Amino acid sequence: MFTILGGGSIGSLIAWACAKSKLEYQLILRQNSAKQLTQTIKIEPINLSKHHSSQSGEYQNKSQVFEAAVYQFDKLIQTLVVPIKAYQVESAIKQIAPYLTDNCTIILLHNGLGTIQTVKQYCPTANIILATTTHAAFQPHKYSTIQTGLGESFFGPVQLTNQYETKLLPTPAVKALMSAFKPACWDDNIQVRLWEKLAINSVINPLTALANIKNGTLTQAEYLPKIKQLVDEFCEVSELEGFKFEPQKILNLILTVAKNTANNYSSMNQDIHHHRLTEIDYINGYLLKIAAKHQLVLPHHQVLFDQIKQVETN
Ligand code: KPL
Repeated sequence: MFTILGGGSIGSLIAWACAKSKLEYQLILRQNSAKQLTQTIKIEPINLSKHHSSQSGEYQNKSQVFEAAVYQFDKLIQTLVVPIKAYQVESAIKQIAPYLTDNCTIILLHNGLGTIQTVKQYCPTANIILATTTHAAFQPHKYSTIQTGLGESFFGPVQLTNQYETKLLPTPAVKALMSAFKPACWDDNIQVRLWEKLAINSVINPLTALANIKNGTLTQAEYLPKIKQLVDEFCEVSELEGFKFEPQKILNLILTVAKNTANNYSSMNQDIHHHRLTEIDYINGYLLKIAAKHQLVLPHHQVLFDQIKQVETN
């Protein structure tokens, strides 16, 4: 049984993947004072087969509606999937911790870094799995999700492995989830992927949020000097944490993602637009915290952090 926290866009895609693969799953809803037993979920999954009557090559989304069981805080939870914003993790885990088995698996799937210690504090014996996805989706309404880009997902252990260590293998539950939520792979060095994703989010998210532009606009030449400064600072701090990246490789990665998601508004852009809290503390804020630990300053990331904090509170 997979217990999925929240009915956000990625959580809904995972619930839909479980439903299609006939895996048992349930949702934890934030407010369930009415003791609701099920929740109707609407999904418009991306459909990559061309609509037969269309010569234009446009992709057609066909919406799917399904009923998801809602967790009643009665039985113990063995596998918890946490596809919520990083800043929501602490209060959610604190509330759910008494219902988790001692050897439960917790799958963390969010932008940014910095929640592992928090989860360990409340669930010291849990097996924590880190995950990242490039699926793009948004919710025009609560419990209604439109998938705008077919991505891929990676799952892996918290510990880094090296060539002398035995590889850490996914549990059968994680394997089942990966085959339902296709395409998904296990990656022993998931932390490297998470740092790469951090690089992408630390540049694309605040820049697009502050200038109120789509991701693709960042590929214009005028943004290049700013992006390069941010990348250099990123590489400096990541190396101090044991993750050495070539600045050119990170720059190419960021520009490729900006190009591939050209028509999307980043999650931080959407958060600012809807007057929601952003994940800045776990993205640029995380980089600044790590830099401070090493007596390093990151002036360009600091400016973005301060500017986002400023608009967040307005
Ligand atoms: O992860 C993203 C986000 O918006 O949070 C990117 C990759 C930048 C896509 O928009």
